[in-house]
Amino acid sequence: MDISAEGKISRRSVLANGAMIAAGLAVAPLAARAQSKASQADTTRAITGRDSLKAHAAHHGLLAGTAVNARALATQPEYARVLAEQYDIVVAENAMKWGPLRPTPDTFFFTDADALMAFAAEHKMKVRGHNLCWHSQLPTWFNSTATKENAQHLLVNHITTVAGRYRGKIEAWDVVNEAVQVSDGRPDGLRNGPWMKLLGPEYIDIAFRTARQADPHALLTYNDYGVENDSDDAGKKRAAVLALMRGMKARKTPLDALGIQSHIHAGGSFGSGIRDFMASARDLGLKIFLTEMDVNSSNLTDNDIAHVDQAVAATYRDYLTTTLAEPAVAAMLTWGFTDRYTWLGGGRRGQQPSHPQRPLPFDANYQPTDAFFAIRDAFDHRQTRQA
Ligand code: 9MR
Repeated sequence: MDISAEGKISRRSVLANGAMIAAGLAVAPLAARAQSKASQADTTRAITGRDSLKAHAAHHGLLAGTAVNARALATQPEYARVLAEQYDIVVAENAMKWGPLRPTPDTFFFTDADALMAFAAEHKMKVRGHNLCWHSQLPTWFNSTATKENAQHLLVNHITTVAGRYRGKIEAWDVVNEAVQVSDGRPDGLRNGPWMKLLGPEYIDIAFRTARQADPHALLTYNDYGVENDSDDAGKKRAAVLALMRGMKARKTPLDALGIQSHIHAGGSFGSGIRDFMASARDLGLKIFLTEMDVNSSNLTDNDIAHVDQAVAATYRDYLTTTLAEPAVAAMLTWGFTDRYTWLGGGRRGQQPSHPQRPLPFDANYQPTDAFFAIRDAFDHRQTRQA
């Protein structure tokens, strides 16, 4: 990015930045990188080998993971190094979604997804698949091509092809993502998205049954957000997700796991709502994955980086202390690991455009932040409640 003597960002750099964002690379502004040097990054404590996140997680029966940005993996050696050093489970942030995988109705683009699978195999990492059916990030041709008549064939063919290609190599598939949206007003709480409009609520069972056939080894997962905190809205969403999962179990739809995305906000409160929700999922025989954790600090008005990092870390600690106490939790993944590449990159803290968010365990220079140590401590102090 170009910054003029007056500190203004040039149009050319804004366009270049836009192109990189369009390519899936969120770019931390220079200001962020400069600031992070003066931040609380702790370079004195050992963080590799037996001090890594994955080593500490393993002591407590957990996998430690992250979403992976395909372009960063392909082009940034430092990114790949930290990834291999810290994590034992990965998920493609975008590369296995319909949009990137399906340039046309008749073709598949597997290059980025295959590259992640190869990296994971080389480093003996497990892989989560994300995702096989979602209302969002559908290819541009979808709206004009999908009809009530061909939708089931499209869905089944996609899942058979994609889950079949990686059969036996995926720990867990997010088969259906974000199917609940209480505010859409349906009595069952299900989202009135494209698949619902085309196929009715049966699309969920169709997706899971097809996934089981395509890859009998993968844990088939329902994944959603907005169920974490103590708000009324989260409570309603938890109830709708549970009703969905109970219905699936009653119909013998193959469902093995619940994914709780865990995109949370600094200072949120996480109590009996999420605890009881997880216990109910366990009662259904499900494993639980924390699938996409990060801590959004847009609500903080304090611009002191040390304070922001402490608040973000405190929220990681608080949330993980509550959720990791649930014995069904098998893995904790963050949605990216470096603030250099985060979907919250365009977001801001407070009202300050020059203060980007710091939601992840490594800053934009790959230095561990307070969040790294909060996560590692939460692994260390995991004490599971009685199952
Ligand atoms: O981080 C992802 C971002 O790069 C994409 O533009 C966006 C739209 O597809 O999806 C983001 O990831 C989402 C994930 O797939 C599902 N849960 C919410 C995540 C953050 O929006």
